Amino acid sequence: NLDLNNIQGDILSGFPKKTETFYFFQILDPTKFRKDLHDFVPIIKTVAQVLKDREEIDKHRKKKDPSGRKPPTIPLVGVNIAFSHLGFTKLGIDDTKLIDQANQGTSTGFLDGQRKDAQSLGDRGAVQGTDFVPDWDEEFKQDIHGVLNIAGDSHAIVDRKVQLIEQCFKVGTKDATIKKVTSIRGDTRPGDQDGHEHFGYLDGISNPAIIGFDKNPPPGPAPVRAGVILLGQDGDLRKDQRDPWQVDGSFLAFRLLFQRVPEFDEFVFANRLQLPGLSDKEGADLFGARLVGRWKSGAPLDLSPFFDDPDLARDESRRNNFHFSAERNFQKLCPFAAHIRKTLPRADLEENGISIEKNRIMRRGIQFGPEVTRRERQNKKTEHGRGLLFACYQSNLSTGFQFIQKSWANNPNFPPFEQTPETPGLDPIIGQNGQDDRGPVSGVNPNTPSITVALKEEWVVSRGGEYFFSPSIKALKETIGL
Ligand code: N7H
Repeated sequence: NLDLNNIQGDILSGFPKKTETFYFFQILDPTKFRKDLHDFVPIIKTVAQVLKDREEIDKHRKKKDPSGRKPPTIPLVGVNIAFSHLGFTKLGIDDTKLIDQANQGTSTGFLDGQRKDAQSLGDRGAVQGTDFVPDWDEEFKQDIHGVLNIAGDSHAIVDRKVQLIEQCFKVGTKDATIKKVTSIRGDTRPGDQDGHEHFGYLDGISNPAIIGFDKNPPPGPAPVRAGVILLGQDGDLRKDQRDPWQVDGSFLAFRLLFQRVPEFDEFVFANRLQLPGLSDKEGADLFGARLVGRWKSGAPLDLSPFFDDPDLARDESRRNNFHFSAERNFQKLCPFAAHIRKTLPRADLEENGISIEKNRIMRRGIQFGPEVTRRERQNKKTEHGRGLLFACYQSNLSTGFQFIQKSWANNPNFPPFEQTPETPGLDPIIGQNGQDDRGPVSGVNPNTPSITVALKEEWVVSRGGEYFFSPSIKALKETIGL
């Protein structure tokens, strides 16, 4: 029995959006900020409100437009807020119970912040003195106390909301209670690439269904308990060790990920599979699909290993209903290292008696940056910044985002070697080790899985990020706000 009026909307329902601004800020005067926050809370969209918005949108879409033109956009906008450990410290709020399994001893999690975690996430950087300094954008090397995310249908409506929020916190006046560190605008891609990330693959297909919340989830991986995403609920590994105000909140892992698209395309074409009956383009499409585990359309290799199947990709009842079970120890259909097999190994672990419930995350990212230009395509070289504003929610960072990135994507021996005839290699999409040489990846050729290709410099480059906590409405009103 979740209180949908108490949970911030993006966590469970995901804001409907064409554009989203992430606004990173520092708190100036803690007491005054806490008062302003009180007035700001009504602007926040809860899960209950986002569900209503979605109903509106559905109704709107079904309406026949007599002019035959596209129906106008609907002026709906969603706002959420989350704080870093530095933010809670500035506010004088005790967040010591916002720890998880890994947050003991010397390991880094919410309380240490992401910058200290960058080296162990495999980000590029250099050791200076005793510190590792990641190659991040300057903004993310500053202290960030919190983030607002504002999502909607158009820039105009999102920008208006940002203005309203700035008024609320008196930004730009002598009484300002927050200061902007940076804001980043994300946009879904145009035309038929809507919903596709910059490499061209359909995204946003597979997120965990929540027991008791998602009424009729399409068939696929087992639904999870609410506590996998929300603190203090059944399924949170530290359910009984949370402070009451932390219940119904969720950790938000944010990553600023640039994508080197022309370079990725060049690699895929150079390594295209030359199999009987396949054109160069089809060979490249198959090779690319084997790096991701899905075709650009979204159809999974586990169900359609040799040819794309757009009908399957559109069919919500089939496109996530696979488990890699037919080939638990093999990689003919889908490589072990393929991005979606690394980040959700399904039967690879479950059929060995290992639950993956605790490793599920709710992904809520959006693309940023322009489309690839003709010049970039011709020169096979990125000239404009573009990529993914990666964001995901979970009740434990150490079993969620951190575990997926460090123990699976960055680990060449996962799934474990004992089970597999070949060493899998790093996740070709997000796997990283801080070096130019990312090692060999196997399984790229369906006929001879032992053939490997060498992964060099990453195509997904991390240039910033932070760990935040997205509190419940009650906590915002009674504990954080004054
Ligand atoms: Fe990934 N991509 O285009 O290749 N991702 N991802 N991801 N990702 C997924 O199933 C991509 C990133 C997960 O349940 C799809 O919805 C890119 C990070 C998880 O089967 C595609 C970037 C992390 C899943 C991409 C990126 C993850 C998933 C298929 C960076 C966590 C669901 C669409 C720029 C550490 C797996 C779908 C499942 C799916 C891509 C980042 C995790 C196409 C380009 C950093 C858990």
